[in-house]
Amino acid sequence: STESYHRTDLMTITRHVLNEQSKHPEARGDFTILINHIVLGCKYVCSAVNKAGLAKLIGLAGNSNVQGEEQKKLDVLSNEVFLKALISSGRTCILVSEENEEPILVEPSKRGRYIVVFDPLDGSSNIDCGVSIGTIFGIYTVKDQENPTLEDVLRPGKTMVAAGYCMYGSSCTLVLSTGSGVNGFTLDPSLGEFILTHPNIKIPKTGKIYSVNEGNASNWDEPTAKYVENCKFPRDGSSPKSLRYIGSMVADIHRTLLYGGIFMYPADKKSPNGKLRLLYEVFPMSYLMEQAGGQAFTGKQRALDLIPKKIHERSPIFIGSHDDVEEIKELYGAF
Ligand code: AHM
Ligand code: MG
Repeated sequence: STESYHRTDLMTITRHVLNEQSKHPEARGDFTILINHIVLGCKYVCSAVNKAGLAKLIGLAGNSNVQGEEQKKLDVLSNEVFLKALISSGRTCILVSEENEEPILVEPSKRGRYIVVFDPLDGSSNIDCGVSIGTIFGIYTVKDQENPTLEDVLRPGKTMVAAGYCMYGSSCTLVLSTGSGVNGFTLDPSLGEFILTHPNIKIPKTGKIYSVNEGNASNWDEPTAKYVENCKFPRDGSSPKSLRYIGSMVADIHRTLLYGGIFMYPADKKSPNGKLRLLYEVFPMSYLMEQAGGQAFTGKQRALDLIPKKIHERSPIFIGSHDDVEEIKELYGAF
């Protein structure tokens, strides 16, 4: 029928967020505006990533980020894009970016009640070979808008009001939770709109995939080593799990959310806190994972319970299907 060719009743991300906000009678539209500005940043970065090879945007910018790693031009660009989009929303007061050593305090005339922690372009080592990369973000509310303090950002992940990521892959996908489940949206490039394509994502209770950088195995601790051994040579006679590791957290987590299984970046002898950053990598992904029915564990405790001491601190992470993370918890003696 002609009707199927003219789907103008699409659930755009704006319409979806407006629907969710209507459940909160006190909401004044600030959150919807904030999300719209994040969406704008994602679209901009998506288009820059897609053009990267052509526009020769790839290359060293000649300075390094706060962790002393190489910084590519697209990282710099993405950070600028998100900072500008977030500040101009007029709804933020503190911004924490992987690319900025210090938290950014928004000037008083542009302040709002939201704090955004983000990694503007994660997985940048994958840019040159066209592998999926992404933006990760988490949102908190400030206690006192007139007096935003460092304490406002050093809070456990469970106090976030929303979290999400945007994956720049074979398609551009934005996955978002505002605290009542997880929804996935795909950018329709011809419309320039994110359309709800993955409503109410639930991770399978158990999975057939494990995902870890096995090159670090010689430095692993006993429980991690045992777990991975058991993935390959199950002692209960079940089939071995498949290994999938992209090395781009957004892509590895996206697959884990949709297909199930476990993703881990454990502690090891060289990196006692693992590699991934608590505030803008571990927290948002753990928030999404719990909202999708999965779990996130640090080797000691529930990831979202951690209280950060520094904005760029790292934490080990075991994240994914409920039953798979449960197994890891048992090996670490945490019940
Ligand atoms: P980055 O923030 O410098 O891009 O590093 C983070 C990335 C994650 O996307 C990914 O999960 C991890 O580093 C992979 O690390 P490794 O190369 O050690 O396996
Ligand atoms: Mg990163």
